[in-house]
Amino acid sequence: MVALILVDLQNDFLPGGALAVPEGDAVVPIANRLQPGFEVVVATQDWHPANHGSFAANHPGKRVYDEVKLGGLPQTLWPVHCVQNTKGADFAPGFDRRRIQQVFQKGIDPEIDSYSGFFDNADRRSTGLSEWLKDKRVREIYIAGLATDYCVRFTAFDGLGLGLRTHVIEDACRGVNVQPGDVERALREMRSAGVEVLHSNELKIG
Ligand code: VGL
Ligand code: ZN
Repeated sequence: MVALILVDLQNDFLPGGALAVPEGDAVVPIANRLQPGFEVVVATQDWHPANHGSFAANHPGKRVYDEVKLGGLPQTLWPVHCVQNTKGADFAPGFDRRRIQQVFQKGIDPEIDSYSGFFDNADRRSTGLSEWLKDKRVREIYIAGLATDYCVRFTAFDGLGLGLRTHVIEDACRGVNVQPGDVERALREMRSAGVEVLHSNELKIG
């Protein structure tokens, strides 16, 4: 089976949101168009408690994009975003969720961030996605969503690590680019690790 994984299509990652990804809204119609071409469609949702350690506001004296240690790992500090049960954590308006079979939430533990849809950044806890895909006999994944240089990238690397044939649909993703070139670098790293980076028009669907 082949699965489409739609990463973090949430208000806070859209223009105007707390952690706005430039042109993040542009991927929503592409994500909608892609879905009917896949037998399995799932979504991830960044889902932080208000006291989450990735928020600069929870580190007195620190600013957004500063680096700290969290759970023993280097952690970039972010604006408060995707707080559980807030509008910012809701899925993007216009995101068609009728075909989504399961939503996997991540970033729940205040002591560790979770960019990947599969495991937290220290690989301590699973979101359940890997087990769920295995149960459905999924061997190949296509990834789309936000942000290319964080959650898409980490999800793709974990996909490879799990032995899944992993594809990233480049035009169905947008990145943060905290440093100029981060998105290009992420795409290059994914390609050299064995991820197929493709354009949605190469898929004979939709
Ligand atoms: C993300 C930074 C912090 C993402 C989530 O979805 O890429 N980035 N939390
Ligand atoms: Zn987050």
